[in-house]
Amino acid sequence: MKNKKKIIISNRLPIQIERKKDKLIIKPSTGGLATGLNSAFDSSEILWVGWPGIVPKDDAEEEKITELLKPMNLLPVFLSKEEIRNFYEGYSNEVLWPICHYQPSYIHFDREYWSTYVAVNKKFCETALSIPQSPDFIWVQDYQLMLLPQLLRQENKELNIGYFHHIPFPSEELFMNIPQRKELIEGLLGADLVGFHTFADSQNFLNSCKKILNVPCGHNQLKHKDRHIFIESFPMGIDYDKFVHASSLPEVNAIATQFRSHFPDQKIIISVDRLDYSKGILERLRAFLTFLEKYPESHSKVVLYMLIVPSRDKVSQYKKLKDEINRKVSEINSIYGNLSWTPVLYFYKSLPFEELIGLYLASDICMVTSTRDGMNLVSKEYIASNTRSNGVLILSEFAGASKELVDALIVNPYNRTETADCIYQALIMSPEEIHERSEANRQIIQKFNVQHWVRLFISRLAETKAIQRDEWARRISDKVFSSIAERYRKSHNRLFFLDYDGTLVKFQNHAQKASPTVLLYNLLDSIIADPLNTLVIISGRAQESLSTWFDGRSYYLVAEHGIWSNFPNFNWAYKKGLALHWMPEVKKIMEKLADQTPGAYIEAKPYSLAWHYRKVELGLGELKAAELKEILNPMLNDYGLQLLDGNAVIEVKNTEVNKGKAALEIAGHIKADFLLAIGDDITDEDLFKYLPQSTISIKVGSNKSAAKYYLDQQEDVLQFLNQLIIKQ
Ligand code: GDG
Repeated sequence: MKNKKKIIISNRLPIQIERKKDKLIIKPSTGGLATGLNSAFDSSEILWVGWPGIVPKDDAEEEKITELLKPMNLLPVFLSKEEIRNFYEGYSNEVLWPICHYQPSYIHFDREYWSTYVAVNKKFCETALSIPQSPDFIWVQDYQLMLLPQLLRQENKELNIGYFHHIPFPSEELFMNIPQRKELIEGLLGADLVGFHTFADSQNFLNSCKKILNVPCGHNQLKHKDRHIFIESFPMGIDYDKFVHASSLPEVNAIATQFRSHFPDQKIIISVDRLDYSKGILERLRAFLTFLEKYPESHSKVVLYMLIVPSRDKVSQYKKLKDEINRKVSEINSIYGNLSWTPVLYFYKSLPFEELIGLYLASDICMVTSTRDGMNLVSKEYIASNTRSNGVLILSEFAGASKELVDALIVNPYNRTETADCIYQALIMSPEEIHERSEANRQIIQKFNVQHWVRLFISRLAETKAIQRDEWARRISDKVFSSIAERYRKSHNRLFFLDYDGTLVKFQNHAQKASPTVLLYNLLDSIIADPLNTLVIISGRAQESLSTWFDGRSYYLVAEHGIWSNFPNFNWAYKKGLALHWMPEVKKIMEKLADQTPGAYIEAKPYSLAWHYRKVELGLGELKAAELKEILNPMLNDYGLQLLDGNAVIEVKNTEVNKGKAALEIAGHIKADFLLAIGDDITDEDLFKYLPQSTISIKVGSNKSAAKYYLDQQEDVLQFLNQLIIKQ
């Protein structure tokens, strides 16, 4: 297994194994993922880890299977019948599948399910890590293996891990119902890049992270256990060329012609799904019934041909669904069918690939009515196969594909009348319109094919790793600390600029509660105990707060981002000539929004106004802050104001003041040979930018910053300062 550097881990290996009279027959099954991977990499570089789909009779057979799979670069994870029952059928398909498909009432939970899910994920982890070499990357696939990224990470911090979720990710309200929600989220956050089919799914996941872990999140990333993890959408495509090629084959066209000949006077509506409640099969039948009721002129002129691939028949919900489908089909056919016309033809089987393409090619309409679907590849395959672009796609708005194939007839499958009308619209659509819509969809499917999908995901994974490395390089490691300490030791005139909230003290829900602790006073006093040191506390706070806490000590203080300062003689003075006429109007706007937002409050400082939303419900605060910014933005230029988008605060003040200008003025007088600036907020960026290049600038938190270095959290600042002054 040498040189196998790109590891794919999925629940199932891309093969079918059959046992025929003690002989094992292995057939490769090239799904989209395998095709995409083979086009992006040399196949000998890829190693696939997964369940081979068979329970070996004994150890000897297990060994035999392992040996047979080795030349195919496949590494099997063997599961017992009980593990398959509890891990796959149980936790994966009776808990995660229904919750991710918005069907919480279908959840069935047994005690053994979770412990087996954990144990099997561990089994996959052990197998993947049994490979002696460290891989380029490990790409984990799908919801059966949600714990695996974190398990792999625990074993090796350096790994480059991607995860792709092939099914929808539910809204956080729903996801919160899972008892093991925290473990699952943390499991996925072992990855460096977590991918979903749609933007909405990625946002749902981020919202769950925010709620469950209480961490701040960006639009596409969050920080967890020292790593920035990217959460993005990568809509999966199909092997476009394969479908186009297949539809040009004479044997496929012969199948299509023969299939058509069974319905000389009818238009054919095709549907292809695995048996699953998420595919909206019953909803489709109900809509078709409504269509027949509403449009009697279509009787005998259309057939619905449903191909349903057997799936998960051991799960009780699926058995029930099959019975219901049978009943519904019989009902429709008995009401409307006659000797020469059966409205619904229903087949519970799987067809060879060529036959499937033949069906796609022969059908006038393809109907996809999923009530939830991660992507739905059938919709893309139908368009790709119909190279003459003469087929209509009816596509559920709840399938991920509907976000890309916007030129399909998009329906809400729960709305029977709307869906019935859509069927009618498809039947009477002009060939020109059919062609136009189909071509527009084809362009998307052709470009965003599965090869593109694999390349995009893998290159983004590499980028993610590069961003993380960059970030780690800026972090104050032991080595970086030693060099700072060395500079400190050798210097003779040192100037410290320290921000207050979020830097010297933790954020508090109410600003007035964040008073200095005895420990902090001691630390600051020790800094200035050295006659070579000058200390400036530079804050956005009102002068009164800083005055109450620090007057009488030999620290210089800068308040309201530079409006007030006690430099150079410890007497407070404010920047003269600042205009204040804007204040009543801005205050009124802020008050209006605070009245609409429980928890929001205004801090009115003599020369600036701050709208705080730290205590507002998560999400609502950000929304209202955005609204406030939108209202204030057009006024800023006219009044000569700036808006600072801080940590749960929006602050408005005069453009003439900022921390950078204030600090530079002080630095100009002190002429220090050791300049240190530490801050956590957006307003500290001015500090980092204005001070000279030689300044040791440190950001608290690793978000994008002009600072040279960063420390992870507020507590680290105190430790850093303590060490710096004690080390002398
Ligand atoms: C999951 C997500 C997401 C079906 N019948 C036959 C046959 N098929 C093939 C189709 C298609 C595949 O099965 C079904 O793919 P879907 O995407 O439609 O649905 P799921 O199986 O539920 O897949 C889904 C997908 O993962 C990928 O991320 O899109 O949302 O639920 O390729 O062609 N193939 C053959 N004979 C059949 O009778 N040969």
